[in-house]
Amino acid sequence: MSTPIEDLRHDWQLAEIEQLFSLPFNDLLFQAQQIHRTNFDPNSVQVSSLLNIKTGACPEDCSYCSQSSHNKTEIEREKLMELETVLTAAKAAKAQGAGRFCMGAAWRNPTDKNLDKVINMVTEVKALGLETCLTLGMLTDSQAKKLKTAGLDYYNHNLDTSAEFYPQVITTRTYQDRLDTLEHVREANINVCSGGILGLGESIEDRASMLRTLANLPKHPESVPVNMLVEVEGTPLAGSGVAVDAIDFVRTIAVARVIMPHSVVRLSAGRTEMSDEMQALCFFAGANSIFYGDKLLTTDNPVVNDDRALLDRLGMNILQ
Ligand code: SAM
Ligand code: DTB
Ligand code: SF4
Repeated sequence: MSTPIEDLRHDWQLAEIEQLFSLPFNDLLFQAQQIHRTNFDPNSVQVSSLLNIKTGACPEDCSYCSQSSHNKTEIEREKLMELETVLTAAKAAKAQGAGRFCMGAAWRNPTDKNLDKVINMVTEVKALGLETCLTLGMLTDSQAKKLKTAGLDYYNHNLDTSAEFYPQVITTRTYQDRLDTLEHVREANINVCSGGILGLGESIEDRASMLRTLANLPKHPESVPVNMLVEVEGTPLAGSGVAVDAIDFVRTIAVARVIMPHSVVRLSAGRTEMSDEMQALCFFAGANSIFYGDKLLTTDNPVVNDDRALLDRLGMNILQ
């Protein structure tokens, strides 16, 4: 008895989403939890592990990112990883209980030659019995089709923020570029993973606008990561922003759950800065996925033992 497909809306108005944000907290969370229970096991969480397969020297100027060549961070650039190294990490992720292995590259877009190397990785990781996800930057429609043929399960490409606020965060590519790649991924029949970051200096209206864009896509993304900014020294956003209010963060998860009832909402980057109680509220608000493993791409994630302890404490289990 999940929400019928015909009831999934793609015509959200900004004012309606802002109204959800303005609801009394308990009313919003109650609504989100009801929708969550209609569509998912409320005590299960999907877990994905991340591996950065190409590090640093990215030509894009994303002002939050440790890997942009425009930012003066301490990241050592590394070329595309060897297949064997990737497989060792994928096996370790599987042994820890991850269901999906997500490989990220600090590229504006992959060259066709690099894409072929990554395709080998996808094939071999899939052969281990893991779902696969990639995040490589912009894709052409033919690159997306090639990845589908290789058996890729998910492609991550975040909108990051609202169309209105976006130019203050990134200037080397447009919002439309992001939407075009999402369209290529969707048309290739690959599951779409797309979300954003809170804590870039955006307003509540920007958060509502970003969620509106995601929900009003022709099909809701199967996976919606909600990241809290990880402040990396040397990036323009380090130390400049006001930390995201925890209650506002939870509200954003709840609104995502309400307007995209079938999407898996991932409580993504920033968990090392969140209390167990904040994470518990995020799960109550409808988050049902996390990144699992001690590292995100270049920054820390909670250690696996801590995550296991938290899930145990909450009586939650990892989705198999
Ligand atoms: N280069 C590709 C791209 O940007 O699409 C893929 C890798 S990129 C690092 C993947 C996503 O990680 C970004 O879109 C952003 O949402 C997230 N991210 C990067 N740095 C972050 C940070 N410091 N805090 C939170 N999220 C971050
Ligand atoms: C997503 O939305 N968050 C992940 C994943 N998709 C690729 C990345 C988080 C990166 C956090 C900063 C870092 O580790 O460099
Ligand atoms: Fe490059 Fe992606 Fe980082 Fe932007 S977020 S600088 S595109 S690696």
